[in-house]
Amino acid sequence: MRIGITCYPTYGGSGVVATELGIELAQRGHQVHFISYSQPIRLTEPHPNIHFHEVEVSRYPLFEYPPYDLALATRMSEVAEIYNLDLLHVHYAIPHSVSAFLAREMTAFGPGRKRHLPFVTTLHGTDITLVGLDRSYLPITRFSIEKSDGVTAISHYLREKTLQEFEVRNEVRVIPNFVNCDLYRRDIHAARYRAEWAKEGERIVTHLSNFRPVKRVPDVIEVFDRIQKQIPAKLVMIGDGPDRSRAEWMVVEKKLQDRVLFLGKQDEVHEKLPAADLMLMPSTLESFGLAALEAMACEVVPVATNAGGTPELIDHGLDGFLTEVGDIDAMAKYSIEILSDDEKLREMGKMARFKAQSTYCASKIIPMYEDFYREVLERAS
Ligand code: GMT
Repeated sequence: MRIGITCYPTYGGSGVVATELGIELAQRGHQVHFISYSQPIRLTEPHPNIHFHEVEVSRYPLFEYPPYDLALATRMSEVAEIYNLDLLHVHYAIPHSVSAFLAREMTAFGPGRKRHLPFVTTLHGTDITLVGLDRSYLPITRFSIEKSDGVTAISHYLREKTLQEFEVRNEVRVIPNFVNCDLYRRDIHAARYRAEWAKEGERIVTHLSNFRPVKRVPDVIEVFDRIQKQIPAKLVMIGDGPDRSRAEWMVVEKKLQDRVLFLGKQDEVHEKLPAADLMLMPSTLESFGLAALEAMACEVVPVATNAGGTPELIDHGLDGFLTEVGDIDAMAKYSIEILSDDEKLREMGKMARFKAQSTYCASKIIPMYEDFYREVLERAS
């Protein structure tokens, strides 16, 4: 198939999923065309089946708000015509599905070869739970979801939320997020960064996010403070965003500077995660929790919150822990318990890897997307 993929090319779960999907599809012989304002950050290796088309937005002085959505729609329809795309797959509803809708209309009624160019919209979470529920975005988000030729959601939670809050009438297929289990694994890189970050006998706790308020980064520092009072440990913070400086100040106030490392945004996350023993994910809400899945594939035990789609991923007490949002004491208690028991820690890490491998491996999930594309194409023909 010839597939056009659009996503936010920056750090963030939806862009990561879209990029990894494109890479996997290319490896399976499909032609993949990324269409976005810059090259997705996880697209590091060239591949003969992967092509990138940059969307240029003209900066005419009259445009206080340059119309990216329109430039994207134009580029989508051009790329579709020139490269004879079978379909478009957009990640994150706003504004990508609106642009895809316009591209489809242009392809059907514009000056070029007229045909139906189907588009699939994948919902990732904040496009529904936060942005879409802003009254100013709700009608157009609902419209573009309903106009999609196919809609997928990354968890059952998000599917239900979309059906309830948006009252959309079309089918929303759940295709969960995935991880490349060959890349994300413990044995390759664990020792290298472990030696760099911690002394012999110290545990490594990690957190990976975009440091937005929904991630509750201050909770990470509070929980780690309690952990390090009981167990020799280091905290490795991966990512960047609005709450980073607040977290850095908390570290100074608690005199934890020699225990906490802020790495900032990292490209090769799969090389760093395997060095950790435990991941803290105290988010108010995760529609899926991709960072936890990536950790689990590396045998890193997740301690997360019982919110959104995360309980679909983690079985409490078996392959990770779930607590109520904001229950710092419970998070610290579970963390201390598991970090104190070497055998249980390794056993739970193995269970986490087993879950990632048996349910969320790319090799299991990518065929679901391929089947869905075929269904959409069949319906559209
Ligand atoms: O969590 C964020 O702030 C980023 C957001 C995104 O769109 O990049 O993440 C969402 O999509 C991820 C990939 O599908 C999911 O793993 C995250 O759980 C989801 N975030 C939320 O629902 C808050």
